[in-house]
Amino acid sequence: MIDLHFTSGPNGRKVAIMLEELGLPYRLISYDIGKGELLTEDFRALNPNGRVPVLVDDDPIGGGPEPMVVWESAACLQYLADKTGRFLPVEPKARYAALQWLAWQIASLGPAHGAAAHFTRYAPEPIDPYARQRFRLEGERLMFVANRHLRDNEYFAGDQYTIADMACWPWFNVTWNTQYDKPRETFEHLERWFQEVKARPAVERATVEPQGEWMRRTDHVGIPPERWANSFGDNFHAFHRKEG
Ligand SMILES: N[C@@H](CCC(=O)N[C@@H](CS)C(=O)NCC(=O)O)C(=O)O
Repeated sequence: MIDLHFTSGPNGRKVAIMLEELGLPYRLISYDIGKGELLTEDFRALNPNGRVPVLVDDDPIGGGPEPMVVWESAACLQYLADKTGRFLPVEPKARYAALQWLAWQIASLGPAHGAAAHFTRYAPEPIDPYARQRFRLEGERLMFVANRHLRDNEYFAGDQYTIADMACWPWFNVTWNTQYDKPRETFEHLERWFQEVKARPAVERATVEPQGEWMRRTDHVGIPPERWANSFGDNFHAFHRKEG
């Protein structure tokens, strides 16, 4: 059995999609970040970086009695691809196409869209226009990059659906109708791909559990102070500064 330590945010969702695509049995262990549920020594023992997702496999690659613990969503996706031989092509050109778009998601799309969403929705005070503009424009630039690529390719890695699509889709699902200047119709190839992936039964099953209300908002949310302290503020930083 695989345990997936999870929240309904986009990073956990990627791994849920992969598990659904593979039809592997798994158990979702959900956390409420705003209640400080990740700020525990038990959770930090699983992931020193203190974030979800984390995957725990009691039937690990390579065998042995100890479960395999994997954190960082891209590593979780690669682990499951290695375990099953699926959704990460072996042929070098397609393989590195998938891995480079997976890296693009982790290094560029996630941080830029995450920061754009942060400054638009969650910043407690009137938003710093520079920060908001910086990440909004970068987020939008990445959508132009993806749109051009998907004009010429069915999926991110070419003609095969791979872990790169599973990594990117949940981000577009939560962010692209929010803080950007250009209307969604601007990105017609991205939209074609988005709808195609959305219609996959595994993706539908992995998104049954709704996003938190705050993730669907397009405007400033005003998170209650205690939840903000646990997610971004004093409680969060005090925990991460502790020796443990
Ligand atoms: N690069 C990491 C990002 C993980 C991440 O930021 N997870 C968020 C939820 S989507 C989280 O755990 N936030 C809680 C916190 O930072 O305390 C990955 O892809 O796994």
